[in-house]
Amino acid sequence: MNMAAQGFAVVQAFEHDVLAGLNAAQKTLPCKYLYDEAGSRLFEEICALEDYYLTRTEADIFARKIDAMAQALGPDVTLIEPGAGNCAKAEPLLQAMYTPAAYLPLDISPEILFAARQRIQQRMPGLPISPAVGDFTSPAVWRELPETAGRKVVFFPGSTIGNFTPEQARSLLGLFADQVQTGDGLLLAADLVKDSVVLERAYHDSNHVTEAFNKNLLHRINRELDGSFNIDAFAHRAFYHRLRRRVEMHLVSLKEQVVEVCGRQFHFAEGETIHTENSHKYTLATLEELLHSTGFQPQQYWTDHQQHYAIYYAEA
Ligand code: AVI
Repeated sequence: MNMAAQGFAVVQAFEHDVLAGLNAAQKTLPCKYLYDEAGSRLFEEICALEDYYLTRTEADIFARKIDAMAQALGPDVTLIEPGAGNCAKAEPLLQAMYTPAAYLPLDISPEILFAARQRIQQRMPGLPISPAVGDFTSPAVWRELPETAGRKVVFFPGSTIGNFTPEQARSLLGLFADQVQTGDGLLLAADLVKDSVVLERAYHDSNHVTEAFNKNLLHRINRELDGSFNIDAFAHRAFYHRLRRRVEMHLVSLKEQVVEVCGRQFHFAEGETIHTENSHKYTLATLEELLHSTGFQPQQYWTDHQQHYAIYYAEA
């Protein structure tokens, strides 16, 4: 598919998903649409917030344990990273690894991916890097990756696994398992269950950046799908659902109102919400269960001193 056709297909999928989501009994919008250009910038701001402990906790574990991780992964490994973005997490890992064989990053954004390849290539000139552009949840993009000899390790940091429901997480790790052979690896990061005050502060930060990130989805619908959302008539809500072990993000209608999108009308009762994101939290036991259920045997894990966050190395 050429670039123009690809762009058209992306807009069509967005329109389809938004209309279907707003028609559902519990209005919902897929969280992947939070990341347009403005949303990605806001997410970067979130990662630097004091209240959002996830990024710095993960960075701290990597900084302290990168050599142990490189040793667990072993020599001559091809590192595959779904959702690699600017590849900033893979770079220090590749540098710590013993003679990495190749790096295969996958991402939806070609600009960020190709800029990252150039940067890493300059610093590690001997390393073969083959990026693939597309949605890593679709098997099609994995077929674009070149065949490589030797062991492979799938690298999935950032606790992105939390944005999938447990069923979706199982099928995603199942897709990863389909790409590897017995003895190949998976390095997976996940946010852990903890005090609900800490969790809720991370998603309802005092700088209101997460609020702007959530509401940016309405701006995007207004701009790209001819929407009529009055942003001020919606509030950001994020809460920890103890039973489902997840933080849910919603946009709450502050009054009864009708909103138009693509020429269709959607009625909102006062207090009705659009569910925009789930961020599932794991225990070490539920994470190990997830790994086992998809054919990966946990080998080793690293965590912070408060056990807020964990990075697992598992083998198929
Ligand atoms: C990308 N993902 C792991 C973030 C999370 O914590 O679930 C997305 C996010 N949503 C609000 N704040 C951050």
